Amino acid sequence: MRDAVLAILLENMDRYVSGQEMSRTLGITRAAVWKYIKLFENEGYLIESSTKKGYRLKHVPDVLDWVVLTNRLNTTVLGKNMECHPTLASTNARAKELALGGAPEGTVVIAEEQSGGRGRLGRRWVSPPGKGIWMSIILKPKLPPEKVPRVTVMTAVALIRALKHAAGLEAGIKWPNDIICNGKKLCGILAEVNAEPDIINYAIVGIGINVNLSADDFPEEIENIATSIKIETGREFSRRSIFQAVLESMEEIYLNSFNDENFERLLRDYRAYSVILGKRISVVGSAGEFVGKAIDFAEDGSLLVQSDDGRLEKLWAGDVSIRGEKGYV
Ligand code: BT5
Repeated sequence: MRDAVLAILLENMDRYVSGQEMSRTLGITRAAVWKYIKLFENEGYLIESSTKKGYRLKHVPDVLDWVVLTNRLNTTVLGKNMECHPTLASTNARAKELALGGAPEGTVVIAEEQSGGRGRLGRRWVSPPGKGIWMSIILKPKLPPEKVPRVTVMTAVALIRALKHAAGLEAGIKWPNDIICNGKKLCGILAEVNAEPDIINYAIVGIGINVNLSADDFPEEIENIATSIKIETGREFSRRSIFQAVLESMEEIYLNSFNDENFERLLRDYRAYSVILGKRISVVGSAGEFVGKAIDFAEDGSLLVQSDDGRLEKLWAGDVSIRGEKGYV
């Protein structure tokens, strides 16, 4: 019932809704409506009350509540099923449990805070409470497993578009999964897949976006390589607006240009947003380190690098890390 009352207020944001109308629609007493209004005020919602006109929602706090996140969300698949948690070890781990239990495609798991947020190759993802978007999306692409790097390509392009649309930020992609702004990391993507030899059962797309983090929210070891939307723009954003822009731009690509026919076009955008193409980079893998020039991205998601001794190397995201020759990018 709480969610139903909140949904009516959100639908009528900035307009009065009468207590009587709400009580009639929901089949509860006007006193019960009033109790919910008080509850929302305690949670940080700003609601004007008028004995004649009823209630008017004026401000929504920056909370990860599914009613708020899905209100006016313009998608048909992504986010139609959602779990919001105050804290989780990792949203990817929770999404995996849900996927194994048969959760539908498009299910989103989001948390205010992660105690064990993960990056690639066993690395840690810093996920403090209340300021970021730490989420995972379950996808069931009808693709053979070798095409799974496409999921990261799609997500990276979607993030670039969403950041531009919702925050006016010009960001770039550092292969395979970093979103970069002014040489620092703004978002990370962690795609994990469960597949049979010829079909993907599900893919979990983990996305971390530093929205309202300040410089001192980052631990020392990453303070020189990490940034946030707030640091880059000088202002705070509602996580809801960023969340919705990301889901909408991801769904647009997923439904329209994810197939073989259109993938080359998507890859063209990925290349255009790349911050490493044509640049000298340092590649670190289990076989050691070498320096070379980033030449191109292939359809299979690999990166082609011409090493200084002339060899053409094909790199896979799961095996190596790269950085700029002189710094992070
Ligand atoms: C990534 O790994 O960039 C993937 C990050 C994915 C995080 C999301 S959050 C929701 C979902 N649930 C999870 O458990 N994970 C996903 P990688 O390329 O390995 O980069 C990790 C490196 O980024 C670390 O070693 C740090 O250097 C740096 N880093 C860690 N936390 C960061 C942060 N909040 N902002 C920027 N850089 C960070």
